[in-house]
Amino acid sequence: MQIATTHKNTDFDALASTIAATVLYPGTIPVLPKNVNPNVKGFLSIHKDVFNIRTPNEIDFNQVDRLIVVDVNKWNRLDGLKALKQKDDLDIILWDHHLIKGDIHSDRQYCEEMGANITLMVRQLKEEGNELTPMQATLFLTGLYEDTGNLRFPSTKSEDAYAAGYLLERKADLKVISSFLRPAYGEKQKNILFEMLKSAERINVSGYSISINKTAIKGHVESLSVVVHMYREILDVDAAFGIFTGKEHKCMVIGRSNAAGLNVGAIMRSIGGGGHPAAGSAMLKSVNPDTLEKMITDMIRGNQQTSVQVSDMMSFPVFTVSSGTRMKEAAIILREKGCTGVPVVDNGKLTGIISRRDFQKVRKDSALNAPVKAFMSTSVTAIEPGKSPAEAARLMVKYDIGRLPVVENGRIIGIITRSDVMNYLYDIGV
Ligand SMILES: [Mn+2]
Repeated sequence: MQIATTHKNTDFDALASTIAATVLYPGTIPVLPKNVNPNVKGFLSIHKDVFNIRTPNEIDFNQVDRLIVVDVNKWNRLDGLKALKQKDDLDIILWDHHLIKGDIHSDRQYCEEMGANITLMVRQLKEEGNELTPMQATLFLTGLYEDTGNLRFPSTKSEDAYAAGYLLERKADLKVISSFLRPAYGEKQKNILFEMLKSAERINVSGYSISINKTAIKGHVESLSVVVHMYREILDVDAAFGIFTGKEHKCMVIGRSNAAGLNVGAIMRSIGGGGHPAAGSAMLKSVNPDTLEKMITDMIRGNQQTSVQVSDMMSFPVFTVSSGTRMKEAAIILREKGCTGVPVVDNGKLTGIISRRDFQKVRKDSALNAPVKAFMSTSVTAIEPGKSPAEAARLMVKYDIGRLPVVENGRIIGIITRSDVMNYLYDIGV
């Protein structure tokens, strides 16, 4: 049995991509997470049977031998499929348009940076000459428009526009699309927008006009992203952020950017959320909204010094090895210290890093007698002690690494880990 699935809080791009997988790989069963976005829910309430969609608990995982993952590349963003992660003989096919790499690995992956994931799949459908029904074309174009903001987000590629043209040729229905993409903007949303505008301020950060707004909300309010979107348009700033505080110090942050150089998705990822360059969000528990506001401006500022520095939160002294240390000794050190990597230092200078990942390159047992030098990575991303924790987070996100050596004048004086940065974010001022 083969199944196709996608990320939690399924949006139209994710739904469209899942259905596209059933066309590309005949016989595939579409499996959707229990939580889908409100407008997708509305669409499914009418179209569910047409697409024969199942939930994870309706699937006998013993029967599954092929998993097609679309619009996501991380296991923890899938729903109820943990059992499959352990399966050795599972054939995985990955379709993803996110630039940041995840932990779902596959021999067959179709990953390219694109405005919408469905664009990648439409290109393949077109090449293979698959017939599309008008309903499929409509769903696919809905996903494409949603993820590219009607082809207007800066992340949009020319390929997205070609795919949109192809789907219109296949009779995608624009009336249906606009009725499902129409944002839920009602009384509650109007009240929040009005509150936000009363306290609106514009600031200049590194040449960008920014507005960060902190608003308390009662209970669950849907479609806050629509509110932030309108707030940004009314203020006509490069980027707007809404920090919505609820019960028990819960914070919802939503960002919208209209400037190509200001990547909201990257900022949100560094505080545990996600998104695209133009749009992103994060949900945080027990965090001080003022700290969050400062974090966001620090992230936009990038390299500037802040009151809290990397040196305030790094660990030291650092356990190191030399490039002449044998691999087997390094393995013991990693195991005993319980860390994933250790810096390689020669004559006081940082020359590389040896991590668990590097041990995968060891093919023969005899290679364990070789020096660390033969296997270590020499391109090491390091940080200076005076930089901000936000900058450390930014580097960790950018290079997908969990630890940064702290280096002053070429000498390693400490190490900062992802959890150090997260501790700072969550604990301060609460
Ligand atoms: Mn997508």
